[in-house]
Parts: sequence; C-alpha cells; structure tokens
Amino acid sequence: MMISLQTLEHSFREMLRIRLFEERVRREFGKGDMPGFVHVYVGAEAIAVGVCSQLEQTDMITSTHRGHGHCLAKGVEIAPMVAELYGREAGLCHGRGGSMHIADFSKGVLGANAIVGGGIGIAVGAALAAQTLKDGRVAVTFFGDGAANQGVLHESMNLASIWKLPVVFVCENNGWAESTPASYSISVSDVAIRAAGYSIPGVVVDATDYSAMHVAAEQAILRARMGNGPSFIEAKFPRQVGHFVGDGEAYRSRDDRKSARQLDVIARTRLELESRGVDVGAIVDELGKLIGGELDSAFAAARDSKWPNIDELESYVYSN
Ligand SMILES: Cc1ncc(C[n+]2csc(CCOP(=O)(O)OP(=O)(O)O)c2C)c(N)n1
Repeated sequence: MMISLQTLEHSFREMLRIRLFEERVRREFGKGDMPGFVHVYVGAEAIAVGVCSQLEQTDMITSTHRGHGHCLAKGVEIAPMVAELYGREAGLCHGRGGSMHIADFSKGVLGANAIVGGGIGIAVGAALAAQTLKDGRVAVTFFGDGAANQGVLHESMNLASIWKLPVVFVCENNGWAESTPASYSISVSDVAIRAAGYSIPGVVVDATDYSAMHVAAEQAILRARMGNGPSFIEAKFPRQVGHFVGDGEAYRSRDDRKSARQLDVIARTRLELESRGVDVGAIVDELGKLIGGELDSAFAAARDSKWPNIDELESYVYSN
C-alpha cells in the first residue's frame, strides 16, 4: 500500500515528534519529581498519527492511560501538557489530572483515562451527540487489548452499530495488558473478529507499517463521516517498552523484548522514506533541534511554575 510521499514525510515528522517527547518524558521521570505513574506511547506512533492526521480539530477522540501520543497527534500543545505532567496550575487540567487524565476540549481531546476501557463509552456518547446535532463530526476511541475484554466495549459496539453512530473503535494491541499476554487473555486470534458479532467491519492492521495504518484509518473515518456507521481497527504491534516507565518487565523474556524493539515503526518508516529518496538524516537533525528546544523550555517552565492552591482542590473537577 503506497501513500503519497508528502503524506508519508509529514506523518514521519509527527511520529518523530511524539517519540522525542516520550523519550524526554522517560528521562525526566527518572529524576523523580514527576508525580504518579507514566506510560509512554513509544512504538505505537503510527496509530495516533495515522488516525489523528486525518481528523479535523473539531472531531473528538478519547484516549487511555497511554495518551501522550494521542494528544500530540490531535494538536495539543507541548508546554501545557508538560505542566500537567508535573501537576502544576499551568497544566491543561490545572494540574488536577496528570499524565493519565490530560484533556483539551479545544482540540477535541475528551480525555485520557486511567480506567481501562473508560474512554470507549464516552466516544460513543460523543458520536451520538454529533449525529443528533448533524454537525458532521466523528469520534474515535483508542484502547488497548486489555480494554478489549471490558464489557463496556461490547455494549458500545452494539449501540454504535444499531444507531449507525459516527465512531471508530481503534484497538491498540501491543500484545500485553500490564503483565498479562494477549495470547492468554483474549479468546480469539484477532480482536477484530469480534466486530462481526455487532455487524461492524473489523480489520487487522500491522501498526509498524505506517501506510497500512493510514489507509485503514482513512476508510474508517470516511465511513463514519458519510453516515455509514462505526468501524473497528485492530492495530497490532509488539510492545517495545515496559508497561509503565520503570517497569523492569521481569515477566517477559529477553528475546521477546529484543525482537519487539526490532519492529519499530520509526525505523521502518525511515527506511521507506530513504528508499523513496528523502534525506531523513536532515529531518531527524532539524526536528531534534526544534522539538528538543521546545522540550527544554517546556520542562524548565513546568518545574518553575506554580502548584495549584490547596483551597481550590475541587475546582475544575466537576463542571459548574
Ligand atoms: C478498570 C481497570 N482495571 C484495571 C486497571 C489497572 N490497569 C492499568 S493499565 C492496565 C493494562 C491495560 O492494558 P491494555 O488495555 O492492553 O493497554 P496497554 O497498557 O497495553 O496500552 C491495567 C490492568 C485499571 N486502570 N482500570
């Protein structure tokens, strides 16, 4: 599957931006002053970018505990995201959320969610709102293979199907739910098979192949946009890093971890671009400086910025 060189190069830049962000988060987390647990999106970049680069700003997404990549791909700005990671008032959620609860309604990000599967029903509700208002928006929900075994997915797929809601279900199957292998916990070879049980088209995509991911997302988004109802994409890739930053993965063999790292979408896309004549080294240098500089100032500013006032602990937690 070939997509235009321009699209591939643009998407590579977006994926690299996420990778640079996450690598920095991993390093900075090690310093010990970032509160809570952090789960990075390393290795899954093609999924967020393949989908979100084809959405409008007004389209809506729901995300997971591993949500930085979704936010960045949907246009959320780096500095207030980093301030949120540090729990500061300048953060997107005024520091009330942290890594696992970043939301930015102005960009259509209805929230990361620490409840596994928690975003699925919200996206279906958002799709119902769009259908009722006839405003042409679509909703996308990202969730993991672990979340695929949650009841809410099945109720959501059924409702989305009978009402032909403009929603795309995107299962990010990295082979693991914390320390539980998908091969143990999922009753079918491919989660996408389950979509047929709800008369929803389901496809399996190799998420280390950017072009394949882009094309699958394009078809599903178009179908939703045209009013033809939901689709299900199972994007498969091997988990390259621990479940959370600091996870030693004692439950996983060295060989498995090594082979996962060899199937990296950034490296694969780089080779594809080079074979089509692009000077990728120049892009890597350019973005390294540009995003590196942006990250330097975002992390410095976040660490220097003010904590929320304890008297306002409950502000922004509930709507007025
Ligand atoms: C309802 C619920 N059950 C359990 C947990 C604890 N937990 C956090 S992440 C996780 C694994 C999720 O796996 P998956 O959905 O495959 O996403 P991944 O971390 O692999 O991206 C679990 C069990 C939780 N946060 N919420």
